[in-house]
Order: sequence, then C-alpha cells, then structure tokens
Amino acid sequence: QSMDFRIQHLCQPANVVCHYQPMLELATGRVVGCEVLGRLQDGDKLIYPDQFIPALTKQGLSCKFDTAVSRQALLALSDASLGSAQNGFTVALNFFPQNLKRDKLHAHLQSSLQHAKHRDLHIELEVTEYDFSPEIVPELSKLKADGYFISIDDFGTGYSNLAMVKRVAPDYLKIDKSFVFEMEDLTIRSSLIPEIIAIARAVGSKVIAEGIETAAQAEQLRALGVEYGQGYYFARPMPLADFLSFLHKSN
Ligand code: G
Ligand code: G
Ligand code: MN
Ligand code: NA
Repeated sequence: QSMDFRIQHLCQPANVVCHYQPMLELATGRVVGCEVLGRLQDGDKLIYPDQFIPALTKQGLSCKFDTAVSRQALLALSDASLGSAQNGFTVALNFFPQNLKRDKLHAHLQSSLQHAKHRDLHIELEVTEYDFSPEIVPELSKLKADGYFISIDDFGTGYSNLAMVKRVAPDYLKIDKSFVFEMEDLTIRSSLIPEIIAIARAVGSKVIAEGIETAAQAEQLRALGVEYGQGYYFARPMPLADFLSFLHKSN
C-alpha cells in the first residue's frame, strides 16, 4: 500500500523530529522534565504518530524509529542549557514494548546514553499499560536496576495485573488523559482517579497526570496529591528551541 511505502521511505533519522512536552511539579509549578514525542517530517509538513504508527510497526520499523527519537532527544538535551532544572532533569521516552529490552537498548543507544549520564539526565522509559505483559516484567526490572526510571503510561485503560505492577514497582504511574478530561463532569466520588492514586501508593509509585487542560484540573489533581502534570494548560509538545525558552521562563 502507498502509505506503507511512504512511511518506509520517511522513517530515517534525518526525517525524525522530536517535540518536547514539559512535565511540571504541581505543587511548585517548576518544570522538572519533559516527554519526548516523535514526528516525521514529510516535505514541509509533519506527520503525527496516529498516522504512521500502524505502518511503522507493520513494516518492522519500530526499533529504527524509537532509536532515532531517543538518540536525537538525548543528544539535544545533553547539549542544551537546562538552567536550574539541570540536576536530575527527567527525559521521558516512549517505547514499543519489543524495544524495551536492556541489551537491545544499550546496543542502540550507547553513545547517547553516555552523554545523558554525563549530564545527569534521568531517563524515564514509558510503556503503556496496554503493552504491560508478563514477558516485559523481567526486562523492566533489569532496566530499573540499571538506574532507568520506569513509568506505566495511559494507566487505567489497560488490563494490567496488579501483582505484576507491584513486582516492577514502577517509579511513575501516568494517569491517562481520559480520566482527567472527565474530571470536571464528575464528582470526585465517581472518578477513578483516587483509586489510581491509591494503587500508586500501594506499589510505591509517584503519579503523573497527563492531559491537564484547565487550571481547575491542575488544582484538583494537586489537592488529591498527584505529584506531576503535563497538558495543554501548561504547554503543548513543541520543538526544542520553544521548549527551552518555556523552561527558562518558568523556572
Ligand atoms: O503527541 P502525540 O499525538 O504525538 O503522541 C501520540 C502517541 O504516539 C502517544 O501514545 C505516544 O506514546 C506515541 N509516541 C510518540 N512518540 C513516540 C516514540 O518515539 N516512540 C513510540 N514508541 N511511541 C511514540
Ligand atoms: O499516549 P501518550 O501519553 O504517550 O501520548 C501523549 C499524547 O497526548 C500526545 O499525543 C500528546 O500530544 C497528547 N497530549 C498531551 N497533552 C494533552 C492535553 O492536554 N490534551 C490533549 N487532548 N492531548 C494532550
Ligand atoms: Mn507517553
Ligand atoms: Na499516555
């Protein structure tokens, strides 16, 4: 099919564009890290994951893509001036589950990992709850022992087994944005967010809420004890230069 062919042609490191979305500490408003989101440059326009991920995975290009995004982001952030956020700045990278193998990760990212380590960047590896399966647990445990932070993304939408979640003891659970969107229409009693927070506490994880679009949501989440947040209310995912000026203005 022509879309598949187009993606195969475009999926080269030179066409990969990283956008960075700030992650804030809700209690202080400080930017403490960012999530890296990959796009593909197609002539003068960008194409977004929804449009290329199916073709990418179908054609076995998922590793090529994850590697190109991670390398570009780690090298760029290792070189950037992060101001007062530089100590322990957290870089969250999304990975397809098949690429979250420790040996594979080290083989593909070695020099960028060296740079990141040198700059004291904390690397957070995101796996969606949907992809959280028994086979991945031992790999996540190894990665955690190596010093990576692990987060379960889109939490609340998948089918994870809590015993498995507890075994990994992820550093972060990321509350899926659908729960944040519906928050204002619901009373807190009917929202699942307090239960998600309780699970996080039980397994020793901190909580990141994504999809925060209003001040009211940010405040409600902060009051519930959610530590970190991301969303359009603070900033959209954006190119590196814009992200760095946002960071310097905020902190
Ligand atoms: O910002 P946005 O529309 O682009 O992201 C849509 C989805 O694409 C998200 O679920 C995100 O996890 C996924 N995604 C974005 N960048 C990457 C990447 O570099 N690797 C992987 N595996 N998924 C990504
Ligand atoms: O699935 P994952 O959480 O990795 O991807 C995050 C996705 O959410 C990206 O597509 C990103 O652009 C999007 N996103 C980030 N903040 C917001 C927000 O406040 N509102 C909405 N609608 N989408 C958001
Ligand atoms: Mn994510
Ligand atoms: Na998510």
